[in-house]
Amino acid sequence: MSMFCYQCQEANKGKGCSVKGVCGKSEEVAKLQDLLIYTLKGISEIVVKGDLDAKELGEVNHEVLRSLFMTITNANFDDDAFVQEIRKMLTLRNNLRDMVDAANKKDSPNFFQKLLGLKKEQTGKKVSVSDLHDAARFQVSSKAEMLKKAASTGVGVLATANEDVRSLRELITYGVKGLAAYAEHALNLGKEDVTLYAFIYEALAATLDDQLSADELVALTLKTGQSGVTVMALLDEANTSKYGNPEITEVNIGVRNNPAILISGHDLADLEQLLEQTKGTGVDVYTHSEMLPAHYYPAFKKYDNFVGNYGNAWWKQLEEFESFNGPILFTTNCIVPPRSEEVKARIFTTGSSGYPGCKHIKADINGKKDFSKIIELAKRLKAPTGIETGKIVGGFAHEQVFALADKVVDAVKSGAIKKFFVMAGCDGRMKSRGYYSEFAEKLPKDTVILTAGCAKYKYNKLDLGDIGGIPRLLDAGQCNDSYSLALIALKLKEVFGLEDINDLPIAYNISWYEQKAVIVLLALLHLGVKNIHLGPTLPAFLSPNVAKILIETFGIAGIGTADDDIALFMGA
Ligand code: SF4
Ligand code: SF3
Repeated sequence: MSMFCYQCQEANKGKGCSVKGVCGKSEEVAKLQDLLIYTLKGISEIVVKGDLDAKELGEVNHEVLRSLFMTITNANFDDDAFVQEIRKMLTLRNNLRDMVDAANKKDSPNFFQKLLGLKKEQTGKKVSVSDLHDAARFQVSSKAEMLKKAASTGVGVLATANEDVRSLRELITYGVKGLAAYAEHALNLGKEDVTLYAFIYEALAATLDDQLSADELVALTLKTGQSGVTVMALLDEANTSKYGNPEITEVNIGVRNNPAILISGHDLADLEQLLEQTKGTGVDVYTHSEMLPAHYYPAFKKYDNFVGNYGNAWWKQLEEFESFNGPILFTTNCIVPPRSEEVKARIFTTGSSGYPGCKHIKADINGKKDFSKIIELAKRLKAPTGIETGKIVGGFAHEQVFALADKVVDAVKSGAIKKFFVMAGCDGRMKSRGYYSEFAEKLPKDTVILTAGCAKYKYNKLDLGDIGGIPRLLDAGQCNDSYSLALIALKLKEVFGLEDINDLPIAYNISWYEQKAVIVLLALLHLGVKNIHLGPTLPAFLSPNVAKILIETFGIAGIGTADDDIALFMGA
């Protein structure tokens, strides 16, 4: 098999991409991503079997996050970046292995132990290298060797003997990828939680363990959701402690007549650095797609060159980047391969994102990034061409909604609000996603939509009106701000004195695309939320039996027509 990937909602024919990704991922990149994940599994096995303390592993932890994030859909298409990352991770893996190798008789800590500040007694259990999985032992160095090795390590060939085990292993791996993405954003703001690293090692090592039963893997899947809640809480704390609590904000969707930079992705630390470096230069900054909610944070309002949001969800970027005219900075996914050299020359990447031929901006040792090349380019280019006018409103994260709690509770008690619909998640290219616009538009006027993630672009420009001053569409923020929606649900449960979160008048109609949506979904399951409708299609990586467990245990369902689903939800 040339390549096989089925990690996102747009997997070819609902089964998997086996020649080239629908996302544009090449066979080479797909294979290198598989090998990188395989290497991380090997590292995880060494950490777990060697009983190494994640708290002592410093840079190893951070590099594992970075590697995982690089493999998320639409984050990084750069084969050279993957070759370098695999080499780096193999070196780290081999050093870790030396530390736990029972045959390693050295009395004093080796160079790597010293580098990590480890004392000899902190180096965990001794492990015989021959007892380790191939993922912890294989060696390659050239790209050709990597591609050859990848052919026997990809998802298409691993554990095919048991389809359910493979399905659960992939579900856990994709959840861990989403978890790593959020952990990296928090880390970029100086916040980390070592229990998350320990969990990543535990989970990835478990995916190599042939002794684990499907039941044990189901339990680990739920534990992944628990870590999902932890990481979203950590990122929420990182964002709000640094930039303040999101507040109700009108965001301009028109343009001004200055040269400008468009910033996409999810990383607020990158945005802050860009705003600092562009202030006073005459260059404006616009957000794109998942960066839109940055406008809701008080700390970014002081920049008068922070103009508004340009365009829509990620998949519309091919046209929208042409008319933007200026440089674009990707801090994370979602990148769509540009179709012209002209646009490609205006795209820059940073962090875990990458695209071959586009300039990648690295942080220095203190985390500082030099965006001067982007600013210089912006000054030489035309101002953006307007594609929309007006404003959209958002900023309904937990503190802002809690401030409105009395009003919301009164509206529920009086019957003015009959039901809330959580419509968080992702947008995507599939025509069938028109369902979400239709669903939002046709919902009865006494309902309120709670949203987060780029899913919102399917209905955030509709005039949905308000209920007694409460807008019918409350946007909490990015996909990770689904955490806010969970806090809001828990708060309502408390206010109404309910035992069970599922007794609230809240329905969940979630749309997914990539692996961050997987961790959000697992987090909601961990919080006890039942009867989530997931669309536009169920994941290709769920085997029939695993899908059955999710349906029978958690009431997960797909979507039907907007009319039928509204009738179902309102009647329930
Ligand atoms: Fe296909 Fe999605 Fe994998 Fe891309 S990420 S190769 S579209 S399944
Ligand atoms: Fe969107 Fe890629 Fe998922 Fe963060 S930017 S939600 S798809």
